[in-house]
Amino acid sequence: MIIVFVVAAIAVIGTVLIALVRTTRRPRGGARSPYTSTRDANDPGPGGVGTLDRPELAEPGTTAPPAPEIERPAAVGGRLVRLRDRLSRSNSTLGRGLLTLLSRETIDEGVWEEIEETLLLADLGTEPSMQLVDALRERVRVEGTRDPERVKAMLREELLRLVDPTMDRTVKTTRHDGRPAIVLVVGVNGTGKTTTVGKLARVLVAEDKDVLLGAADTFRAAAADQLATWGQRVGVPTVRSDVEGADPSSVAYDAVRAGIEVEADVVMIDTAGRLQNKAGLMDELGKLKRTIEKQATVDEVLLVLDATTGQNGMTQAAVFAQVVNITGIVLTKLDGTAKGGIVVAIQRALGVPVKLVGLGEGPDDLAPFDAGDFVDAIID
Ligand SMILES: Nc1nc2c(ncn2[C@@H]2O[C@H](COP(=O)(O)OP(=O)(O)O)[C@@H](O)[C@H]2O)c(=O)[nH]1
Ligand SMILES: [Mg+2]
Repeated sequence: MIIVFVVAAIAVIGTVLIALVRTTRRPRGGARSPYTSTRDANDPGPGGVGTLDRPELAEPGTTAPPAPEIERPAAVGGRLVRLRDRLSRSNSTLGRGLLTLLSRETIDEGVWEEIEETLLLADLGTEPSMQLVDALRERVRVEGTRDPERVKAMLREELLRLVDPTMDRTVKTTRHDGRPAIVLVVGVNGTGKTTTVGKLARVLVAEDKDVLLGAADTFRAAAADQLATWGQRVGVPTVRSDVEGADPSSVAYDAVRAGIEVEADVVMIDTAGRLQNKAGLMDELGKLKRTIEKQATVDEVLLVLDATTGQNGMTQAAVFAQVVNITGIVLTKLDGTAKGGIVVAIQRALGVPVKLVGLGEGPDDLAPFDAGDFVDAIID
């Protein structure tokens, strides 16, 4: 009888201990945490390439590197003020130029031409620049006003109209139909894709979402390392291949599969962008998307463009738009240029909103794009 009791007691204590261990491996998000995968870290998956970069799952006895301290990124709200300031600094030349011109004693033909020139220099594009000048000119004539404050208000309204505050700029990162949201990030090399995925992962972690990254830029091993490092800093797993030149589609497939298994909220797939081989890129991206769609829907295709590249960026955008259905634009390096007008030009060309802007190399230098803030940054 006593023996039966002891056995029963041990069984109960054992169960409680196991439960405790399980709970401590879920730092947040309960059952939806990516830390509670049942998948073997060494399982290569159907594509035979994807491995999960999760130091906490290293086998006992092996010398895994010490787990890096996980950062807890600040909530988005707090950093926006700082970024707004940076945006207005980079666009101040444009704004000041326009206001100086508009506050002239007489606004003659020459002044209107100069205004158009200024807008063109900011990469606003020919048609929008002409449209803005025509609209402003007409209003100044009709109202017969010279009041700088009034003219400034009109300029603000016309700019805002061009930037279009009605566009839906939310990034789709919510689980649906029992599956994670899938975000595919595309763009030419060097535009800031990997950095953007890393920064966005931080934002999502700050919002308490379970994120999983897929390193489908398999061209260089360093690319996957770069992504995994971003992930490690905020405790987000990265599915990657250890084979250089592995099939990007296989990695994407494995990442999505892992995301489904661990019930992640979002899977973000970083890709390569070797535009020199346009046909190859098209094939690769098309295949990648179709592969993902065997298991889930691609909810967001973000095209990353470097704001400093101007017209070149527009050409790149056109190429990508032929291959994938772009749902949003991330405009990076806005901190280093006064060519913010590219926002308008690119939205017009693609019919797709700018959703995020990169304003520096720091981990928190990514902001949601807000039309009103953007225009204020130009003219305030
Ligand atoms: N100044 C600035 N640099 C950026 C921004 N975004 C990315 N970069 C830098 O651009 C370089 C290329 O970025 P990376 O993410 O590797 O580009 P990828 O090849 O498209 O993945 C890196 O040195 C980044 O730090 C940004 O918003 N502002
Ligand atoms: Mg990259």
